[in-house]
Amino acid sequence: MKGRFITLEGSEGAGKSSNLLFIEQRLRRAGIDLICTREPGGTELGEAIRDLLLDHRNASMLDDTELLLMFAARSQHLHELILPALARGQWVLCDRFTDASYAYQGGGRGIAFERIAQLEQWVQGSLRPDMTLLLDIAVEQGLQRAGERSEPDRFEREQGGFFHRVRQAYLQRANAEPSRYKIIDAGQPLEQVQQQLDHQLTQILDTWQKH
Ligand code: Z5A
Repeated sequence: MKGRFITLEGSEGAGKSSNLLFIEQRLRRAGIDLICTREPGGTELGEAIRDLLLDHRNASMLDDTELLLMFAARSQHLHELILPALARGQWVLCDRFTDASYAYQGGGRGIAFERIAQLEQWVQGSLRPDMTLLLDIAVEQGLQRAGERSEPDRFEREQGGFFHRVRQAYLQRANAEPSRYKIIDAGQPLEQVQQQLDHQLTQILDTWQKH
């Protein structure tokens, strides 16, 4: 099979970190050679940009600056890591990608989707994820889970309305592209979330193996 590009998305408290290793191990058990990476970040330069983006002391950051930094990190990530891996036939499992820019900078901050689409085209050309797993959770439940963590970063300091808009943008995109997006009910206990993930991954591996 050729290299595939899988992304994991979700709003606050959805449990991405809790499920990433499970997904990685499920794919490796199927004999897949893959790399696991994240956005913003994934490269030395990208991780430095991530620090700028998450640092709560950068409260004066403009929305456009935030969006451009996301795509600056993504450009580096694509050319240094993702595209070479796919070209070698490896799979790439990425914790967040451009759907997060539509959800957070588009839905959350209110930047026009058309403007984000222009950057997407510029930075990625025709590259899009082959599959996106969306961990979906009610905003209040997600915030309650996330609240139990350590000091909040710049995004985690946002108010409920922001996260409602983020979730709506994710769901809107998922509904517009059901063949790429797999929505997982992340409000359930971890074991059941992972059963859903396993089911989706089994299905997609079967489908891809036939093509
Ligand atoms: N961002 C952006 O704005 N634009 C972009 O283009 C990109 C990113 C690429 C950092 O992302 C920020 O970057 C992010 C969006 C922005 N901001 N926010 N918020 P990140 O992905 O690195 O950060 P994160 O969203 O905080 O992800 P995370 O660390 O994976 O958190 P999580 O999804 O909330 O997952 P968790 O830490 O695994 O779970 C939270 C808690 O819930 C934890 O205590 C778990 O033990 C618990 N948990 C998890 N699952 C369950 C279940 N099923 N039952 C009960 N409890 C559970």
